[in-house]
Amino acid sequence: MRVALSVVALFLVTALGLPAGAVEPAPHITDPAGDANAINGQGLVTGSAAQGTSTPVGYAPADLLAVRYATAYKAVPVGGDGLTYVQSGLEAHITTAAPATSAGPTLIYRLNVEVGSCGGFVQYYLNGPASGPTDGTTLEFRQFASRGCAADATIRPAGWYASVTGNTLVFHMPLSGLSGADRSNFSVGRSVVTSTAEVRTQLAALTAPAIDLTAPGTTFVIGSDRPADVPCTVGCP
Ligand SMILES: [Ca+2]
Repeated sequence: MRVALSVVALFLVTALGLPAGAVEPAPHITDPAGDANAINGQGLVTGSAAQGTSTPVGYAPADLLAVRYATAYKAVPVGGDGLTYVQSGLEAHITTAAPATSAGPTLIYRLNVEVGSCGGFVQYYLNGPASGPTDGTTLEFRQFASRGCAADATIRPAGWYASVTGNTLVFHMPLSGLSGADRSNFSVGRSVVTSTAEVRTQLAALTAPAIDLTAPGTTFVIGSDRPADVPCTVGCP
């Protein structure tokens, strides 16, 4: 009976054109909805409400719900019908309660994260109508020597950008813009360990308190989600 069900399932997957195992991967961080309110123990004030406390007032575009990392790949043809997958970068998919946008000052979407042997802030500056002229607009990695990086530095690699599709904000971090230790840290086999995901606002130099802030995430190993190669049977090298 078990065999028969497996055959039926395989038939359905094939007939519907669904890739086997095409289930949305589990996020590496989840966070309650309704707590993008700059309280909840996530700001400057101690003794405030517990983390995750929802209130009637919140800003849904800054309300973090989940973060999921993924390895970016390019499919390289092999022979007439085969494919192999080569890493092209790292992505972070950040789910918010409403599409990421700002009706006021700049919002900073920040991952406080160790990537390989270097820790710091991978962060995106989303400008709004009240953004100051010195506010950023970029996806950058602010690195700290105290967390294993070569030096205190902020890198803005060529080709890095953020995109918003519905309620998902994606950080695109291609390897092509990286070199040396940075490239090694973002390569297959290195771990991504997130302390917190945060949304802050920027009013001049003031970036606190956080509007929303998550608990630590689970570890993602770059390349652990690599698709299986498609075997080559025609014209193989
Ligand atoms: Ca939240």
